[in-house]
Amino acid sequence: MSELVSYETRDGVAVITINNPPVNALSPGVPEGIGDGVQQAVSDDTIKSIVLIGGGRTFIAGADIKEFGKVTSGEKKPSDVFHLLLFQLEDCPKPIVAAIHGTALGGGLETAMACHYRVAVENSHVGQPEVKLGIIPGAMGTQRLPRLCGISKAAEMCAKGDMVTARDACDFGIVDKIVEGDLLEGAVAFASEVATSDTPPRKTREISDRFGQPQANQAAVEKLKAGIAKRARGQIAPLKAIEAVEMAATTPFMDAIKKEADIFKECLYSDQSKGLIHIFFGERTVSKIPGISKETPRRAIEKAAVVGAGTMGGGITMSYINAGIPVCLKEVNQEQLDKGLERIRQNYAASVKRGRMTEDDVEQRMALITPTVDYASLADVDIVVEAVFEGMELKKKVFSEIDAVAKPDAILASNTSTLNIDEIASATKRPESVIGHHFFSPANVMKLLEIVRGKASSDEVIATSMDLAKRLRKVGVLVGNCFGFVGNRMFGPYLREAQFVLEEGARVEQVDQVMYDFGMAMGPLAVSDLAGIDVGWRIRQEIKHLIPEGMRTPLVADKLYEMDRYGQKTGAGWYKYEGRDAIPDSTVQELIETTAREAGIEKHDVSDQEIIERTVYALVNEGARILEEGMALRSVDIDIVYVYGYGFPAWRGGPMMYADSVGLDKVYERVRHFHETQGFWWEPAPLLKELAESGGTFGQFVQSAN
Ligand code: 3H9
Repeated sequence: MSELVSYETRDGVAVITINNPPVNALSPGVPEGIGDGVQQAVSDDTIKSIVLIGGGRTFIAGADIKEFGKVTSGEKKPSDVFHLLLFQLEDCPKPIVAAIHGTALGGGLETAMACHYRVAVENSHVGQPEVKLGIIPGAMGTQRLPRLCGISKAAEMCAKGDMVTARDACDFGIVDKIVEGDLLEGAVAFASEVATSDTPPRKTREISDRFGQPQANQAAVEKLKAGIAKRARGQIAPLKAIEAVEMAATTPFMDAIKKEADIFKECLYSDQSKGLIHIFFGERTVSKIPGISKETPRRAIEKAAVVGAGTMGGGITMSYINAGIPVCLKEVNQEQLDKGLERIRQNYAASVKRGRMTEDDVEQRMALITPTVDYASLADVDIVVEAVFEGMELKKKVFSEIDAVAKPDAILASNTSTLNIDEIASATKRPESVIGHHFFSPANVMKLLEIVRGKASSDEVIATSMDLAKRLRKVGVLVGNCFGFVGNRMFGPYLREAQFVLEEGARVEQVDQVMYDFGMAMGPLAVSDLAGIDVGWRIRQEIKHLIPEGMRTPLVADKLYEMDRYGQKTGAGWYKYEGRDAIPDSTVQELIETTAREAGIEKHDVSDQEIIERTVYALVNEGARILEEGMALRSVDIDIVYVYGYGFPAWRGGPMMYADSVGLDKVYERVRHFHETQGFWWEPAPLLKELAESGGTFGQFVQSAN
């Protein structure tokens, strides 16, 4: 047997074990090894049945995703070894039992379903998550799954890609038995038992009595499609997965798997799949920091403090207590503290209402908060997260007060979204322990955490912060200390261009609709209303001195500010609001037109394409500078920031990958054109120019730089 797959026998049962850490992906050699094991078992008369099990922490997490890129780039030919193995398993004359622990995902579940029986431990999960990679199950999963659990459940699992627990899988008919105690022992016992049966092993592809009622299936699928249209807006794979699953009830197995293969291929070669796979690996890449290893010491984080119980402070507190870390919540006075606690309670109450939590869960979490108005209460915490109003003097004052009471090895983190971490650190006697932890609003929901490295931040503090991000169920991205860091620094040009095109003739709702259709979670002007026109105004005051005299700046946002139209919170901004519903406002349109006319801005027909190019290429051009300056470690770090913090469509791979896929020569050409027509703001980033002229990509730049 190969090193990847081992073979042993136990009381007349062959045990085939996959050993391909960390997740037993079906890398080259694994399917072959399993096939050899099956053959050996079949040719040994003393063997009555077979158990297929994963070594280490899991069963099989699916096809080796790294191989997909090799196939689509032409480096490797597609192989049918895996498909052949699945037929070999299913057609094996001796019963095969898949023994599942950890996860059986994608090709892992497809392997298990080609076996005759499946047993699983209670805390394991199964699923077809392929759509999250922009593909559909491509190894007959769309045909075998509905034969086990029915069309509507299979369609849901394949279209949403979420895992289900082993217990649910058992109820749905996917898993035959939950094994208590030792999995291998239980699986061997089960395999011995089924070997005594007179009937031949059950083949999943021959099961035909579980599809469900056509009418009920159709209704369920329609509902699913409506949900998908919202949840996976713009994505191809989920609807294709449903189409493939629906075939199971109407098309003979062998014909249906040919169609499944065609759809799989269509999806695999799409830009969407490339984008989503980029984000899958990117999410893991960002946790790897050059110079920081597993051996870098970490500080223990058992207890935290949050200073400031406003919207951000409250959300940060919820992130900590949701992860089971107690928080000392500090405010300036009892009234503010009570308000903050009440806001947290209300947020949890909404989750209870939606059935996501129980009252008991809420009480348990609230019990983890120790409210205080006294800095002295922060003396025993391991980390303090400051979330007070954005202003340098205030932040420095707060940091010096925290520094005076916090224990010597406590980490002091600032939730600043723009300010200089080094200057904040200078207010303390422990700059090595000061770092930025920039959460995104709502902090208890948004997955991104920008971890801002000050010039003195120690490796230990950075490593602890990266680990902590995972504990808080966030994706931590290490960024450099520059104004706005990565996310907000790029967001400035994006928002600026969204406003410039308005002044040049686009309409508010047109700009937002175009960007929404591009795939953004919200249009830029709706975001600006959500974040607060006043917040944007305050940031503009901070950077005013950096803008050369006479330079064009957006004019209307300041006017909205002066009119007290701060956005959603005041019921009016770029839109007027009825509840959370944004309604286009003719007053704003008139204001834009008058302002532009008075400023002598020439109007033209702004096309949808121009809106995309002006806004997205503004992001990209700034991203190129950030990359060149080393403020982001790799271009994928920028992509992750934008996907998880700013609602950039994951299926486009983030802004930098999007630019790579358009072609940097084309992007550069447009940036140069905008520079000629718009001037100053569009000066091409040197890195963009260099890569465009040398035929490079941002992705490659990463590789050569590290
Ligand atoms: C498929 O199966 C298609 C078929 O239908 C048809 C084929 C014809 N391949 O996430 P972690 C790496 S598509 C290669 O940190 P966790 C991962 O990059 C596949 N590598 O661990 C990381 O590497 P590194 C369908 C993989 O415990 C390391 O393993 N399956 C794969 O937090 C540890 O991963 C999926 O989509 C893979 N399949 O979570 C499942 N999976 O250490 C994708 C992981 O160098 N995987 N790696 O950074 C997952 O969802 C999670 O990894 C899992 C473990 C839940 C399994």
